[in-house]
Amino acid sequence: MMTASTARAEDGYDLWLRYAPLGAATAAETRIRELVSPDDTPVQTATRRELQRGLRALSGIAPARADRVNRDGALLVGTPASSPLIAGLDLDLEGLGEEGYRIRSAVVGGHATTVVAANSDVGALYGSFHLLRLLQTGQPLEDLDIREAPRLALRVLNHWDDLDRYVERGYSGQSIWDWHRLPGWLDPRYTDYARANASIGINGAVLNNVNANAEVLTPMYLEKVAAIAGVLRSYGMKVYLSARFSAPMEIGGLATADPLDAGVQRWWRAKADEVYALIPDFGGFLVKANSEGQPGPQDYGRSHADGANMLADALAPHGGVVMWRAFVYSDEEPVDRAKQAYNEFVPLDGRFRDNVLVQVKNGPIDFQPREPFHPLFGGMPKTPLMMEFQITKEYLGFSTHLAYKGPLYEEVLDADTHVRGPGSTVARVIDGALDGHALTGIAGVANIGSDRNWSGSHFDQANWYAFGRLAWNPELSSRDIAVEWTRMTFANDPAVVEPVVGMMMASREAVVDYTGALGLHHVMDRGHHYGPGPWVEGGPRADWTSVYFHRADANGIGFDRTRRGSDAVSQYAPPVAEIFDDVTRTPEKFLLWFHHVPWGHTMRNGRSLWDELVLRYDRGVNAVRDMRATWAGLDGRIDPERHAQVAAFLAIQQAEAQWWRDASIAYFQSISGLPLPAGVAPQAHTLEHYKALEFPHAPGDTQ
Ligand code: BDP
Repeated sequence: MMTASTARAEDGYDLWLRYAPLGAATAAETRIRELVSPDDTPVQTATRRELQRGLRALSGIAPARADRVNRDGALLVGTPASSPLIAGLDLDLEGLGEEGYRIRSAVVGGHATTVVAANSDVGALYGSFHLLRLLQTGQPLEDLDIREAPRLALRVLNHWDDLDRYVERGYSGQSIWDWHRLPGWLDPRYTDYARANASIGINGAVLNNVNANAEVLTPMYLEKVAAIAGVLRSYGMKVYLSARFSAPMEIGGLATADPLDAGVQRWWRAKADEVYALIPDFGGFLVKANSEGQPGPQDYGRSHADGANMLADALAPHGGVVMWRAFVYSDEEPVDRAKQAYNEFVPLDGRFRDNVLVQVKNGPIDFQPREPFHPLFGGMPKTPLMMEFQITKEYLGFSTHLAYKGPLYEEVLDADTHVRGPGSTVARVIDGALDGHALTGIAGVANIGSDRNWSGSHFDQANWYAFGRLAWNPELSSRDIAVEWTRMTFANDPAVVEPVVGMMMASREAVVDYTGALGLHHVMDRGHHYGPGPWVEGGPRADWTSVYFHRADANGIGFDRTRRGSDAVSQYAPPVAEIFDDVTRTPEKFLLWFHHVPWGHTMRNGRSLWDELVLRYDRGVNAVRDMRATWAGLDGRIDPERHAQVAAFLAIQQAEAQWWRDASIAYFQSISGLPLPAGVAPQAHTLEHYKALEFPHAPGDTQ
């Protein structure tokens, strides 16, 4: 007879919460025989259900429920307030805050017990997920003494989801928010979404696109938002909304959205009151203003601070925050686009209200496969800065390319801004340690959609997972996270873990290599951003073209951002600026980001830049071929359904890596006029062939 679990196809729906049965031996050692956990609040109920579900599935036997510890192998969960037994243990819970927890092996009532204790229900929920993770990854449950608290306060997903369920830069189906059927129908997916987020400590979600539709703030939609909030609340998540700055005009009938206008201020205050009457724990607003055509305070001659503060004042009485995005570049300013956010925001440092965070993308351009860290990190010490990472892979091959972004996130978080001497890492800027901010946060542009496997591909689930784990602790290692994820998602078998983690850790660098290494950026095709387009030129503005960014000509290639060029280097602290300004000291991974160099420029390995660039394209394609071979070798060790899809996607990736490589070489060779290095195969088609390709229905494009 087929059991429920073997009958269920491994279609990826269960994410890293598969709770695949542990082997008999392991199960016996780690078996939890009894569960003592309170069940009086929604969060407590969610916690108990998750533990019952996980423990039963992992060990094959449901633990007995009890009010006190009766036997060895008990699990005791709660807070001093919710559990007299926990209160009686007198554990030191100081410093754990509202979301931290302890997991301890203890003797309770004479019995060997595992204790998950916290100051709040949500802390106990997070601790319970941690315990389940220990079991899932085959860790022993003996002598535990774990203390965890999140380093960042706001750990939120940003959904770029429109109200018609289209997802901007989304490659995994439609929006999971089924607005039309809300609030009457609460898709069970919302609960599973919240479970997955809580399991990695994500505590908030901005439900709608930063290119916002004001309608989400109308009573009809707020009721729907409240329904979603009701589901997420039981898992410690708050909802936030992207607010369109001109909403007072569009849905409020006002003649202006000027933030200094008393009527506009009143309108937003009333709107905030209305929102909080429906959703008492509403998180706040995310705003994209005066960027890429969005309305904003500058339309009225006001500053970003004026706009943010007006909204902050409306939210403050309710405890809400404003997350004001720094992804701005002016419509007219003819300076290097990489400099614009810094130029606009640094003068405003110290002028924002206490409940405003400025949300900064990881790099100064736009989520490229590799960028140096954004110079705003460290540049605005008086303002809490939130990190914005992209989880969806707009520039890293959509959902079909295997690209684990953990190393990208890690590279940025570990980058040293040097603003307060060595060790002033980006992680320490955003976690508030460097400048003493208590309000801290990180956002990830979600890759979640209606696809059965949530993220469009099985491996893209790892990017959601890694974002959450790094949001909890930005100093975790991306490799450790990959190991954890692989064990839970595929298997604990080292014959699976080692090769899969090897693939993951090499994957992002492969994308960098086959799309354009050595600091090249913004070389994708126009609009949809699918595939190569280093030839893109013309159109509405220069800084939406590739030629603006790579500046290749017969003599050389690269964007001169040194003091002799656009001087973007001077936005970094002096020790960093010195390095980026000096072509001999700039890390080669950023060479063409900061320098325009001749094609014959000698690289550190002695090759010419041209030869090295071409060889990097080949290296990228070869890395994908290696990933395919590794994956093929895992046939039989991974369930057939997931194995087949990953294999098919890797085949797509290999073909597309080759396309990127061939098209890019064809183009750059037409500029450099140089021969390919010895032994390198010529591209398959002419440059004209690649230029003529069109993809009118590529997913995720701006609508
Ligand atoms: C770019 C996307 C665009 C977004 C914009 C943003 O191409 O769709 O609206 O960033 O972050 O990455 O506002």
